[in-house]
Amino acid sequence: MNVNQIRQDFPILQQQIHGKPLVYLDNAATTQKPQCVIDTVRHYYEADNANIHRGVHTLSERATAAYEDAREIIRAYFNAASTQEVIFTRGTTESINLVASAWGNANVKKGDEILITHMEHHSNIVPWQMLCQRTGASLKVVPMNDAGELRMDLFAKLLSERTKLVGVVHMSNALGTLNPIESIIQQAHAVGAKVLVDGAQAASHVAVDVQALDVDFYATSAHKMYGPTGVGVLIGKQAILAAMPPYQGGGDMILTVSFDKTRYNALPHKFEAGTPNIAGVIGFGAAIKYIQSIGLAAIASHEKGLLDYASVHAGVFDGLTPIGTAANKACVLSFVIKGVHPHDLGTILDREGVAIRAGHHCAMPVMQYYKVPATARASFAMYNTKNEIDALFSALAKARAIFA
Ligand code: C6P
Repeated sequence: MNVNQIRQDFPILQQQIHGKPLVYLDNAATTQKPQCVIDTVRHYYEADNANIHRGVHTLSERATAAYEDAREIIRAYFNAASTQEVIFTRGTTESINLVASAWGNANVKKGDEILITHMEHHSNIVPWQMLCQRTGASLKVVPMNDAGELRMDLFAKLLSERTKLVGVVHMSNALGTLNPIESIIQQAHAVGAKVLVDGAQAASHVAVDVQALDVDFYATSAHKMYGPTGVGVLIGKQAILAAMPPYQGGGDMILTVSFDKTRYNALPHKFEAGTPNIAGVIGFGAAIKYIQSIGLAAIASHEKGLLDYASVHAGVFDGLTPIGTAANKACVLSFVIKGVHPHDLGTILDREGVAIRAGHHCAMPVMQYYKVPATARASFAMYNTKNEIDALFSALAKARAIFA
């Protein structure tokens, strides 16, 4: 993998911030976009823009074909059994809300349990809390240990025939932990529970085969996979999706409408009410093709090299405490530095051209576990280099000196 060549594909990386080369280490928040994705979106608006599934004219046919081609690209990437299982949404958040509303309202009742984990993003907590409030079900939480790993012994104890759904993050955005989702899915299925995996962070770093995993629902966002914002996907098993009521009503999700009765459209359209983010979906397809052109295995091995290198630096940096030291983790270095608030770190690093995220990362229970208000987080992508990690640590040394 030629990182210098890959960097040339990302126009945004070629700039300076405060007179220093941009070092973009906020990839868990959103990744940058390669020229081919930008060009694809631009070409759609310049040459093919039309509404889909409706028009008989050439532009509408072209737009529909490009939109449905993207669905097939995404189906193949996740090895879903059919394009009927690939529902486009606004992103991971909407995908999870879709399941919590449409599946949850139909299948969860008082006395049932939803089991999530201590390291979930708010997107995989709040929709389940809302479902529990509506139905009288209860929310149970799998604890984690100090390394930021799930307590699988306690997971097994918390699972029961009352568990209707297990919601688990594939890769934690706050800690980097990669969770043993294969084993979680097997154990959950053994008690008859469905499993929703939040793949917002994982899907651009590790291969995901939804059939091999036998996962019921897998949710992710295009913008963390080198694609546009405002678009994502929910992959669900066909039989489960077919039995679910719609999430939203409107155009495209119907076959016929009268004031007496509406007949719903077939999958996947039943869950795509209204004009979707057509340009975004087409750009998402281009982003997946770009990842495939580099190769996920090569990307993962490069990123592992970056994480190992950064972890060695972190281990010898005076005053730095890493947050999240799981044996199996990827791409995220979350930490606090004694005497420096993470937000101050973020601001000082920006003056050095280094972009990181500081905050609770929409994972407040993780912050509560470690008794910190926030962490600083550097997160890596395929275009990052060891030189950039050196730049991160020299900027951190400056920040530490200012506050000493
Ligand atoms: N995490 C971060 O900086 P959306 O916003 O719907 O694309 O993704 C939500 C989401 C869900 N689950 C996980 C594990 C995530 O990391 C995110 C988004 C960003 O960590 C923004 S808070």
